[in-house]
Amino acid sequence: VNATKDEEASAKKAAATANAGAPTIFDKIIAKEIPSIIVYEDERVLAFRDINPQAPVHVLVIPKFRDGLTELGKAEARQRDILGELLYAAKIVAEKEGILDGFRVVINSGATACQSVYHLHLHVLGGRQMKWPPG
Ligand code: D5M
Repeated sequence: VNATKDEEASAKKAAATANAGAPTIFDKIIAKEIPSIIVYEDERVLAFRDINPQAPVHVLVIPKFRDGLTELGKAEARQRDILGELLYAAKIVAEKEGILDGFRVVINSGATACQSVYHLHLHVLGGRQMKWPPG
């Protein structure tokens, strides 16, 4: 049986949902069910202050529609556009926060990298002299 375009689309959606993982605290932040200090927001991206800041500026940038994107190591080709949007949003955040002269963008992917929330996010850090290598 040949699947119609609609059937293909809904199968893709089901597959995406199946490996989307459990909801995280970031879904509640997106829904504004728990408070956050929002720095930047558009249709697809939300940026808010990290609750446990590691620098004077520490902002998290997340996709509003996670689309199964729990961690960078599980990203798929169809998610390239949102990955680019997140990175560009990091630049907007740095500009808004006045740290364009020097800032760091970090993605912890997986347990070995100390990822703790499985809704893909970029950390934007700055406002102090950063050190290298990171811990
Ligand atoms: O980073 C997950 C980050 O998420 C970590 O730096 C704390 C932050 N976090 C967790 N809960 C909240 C709330 N409620 N508001 C703001 N920030 C939060 P990871 O890379 O997964 O270790």
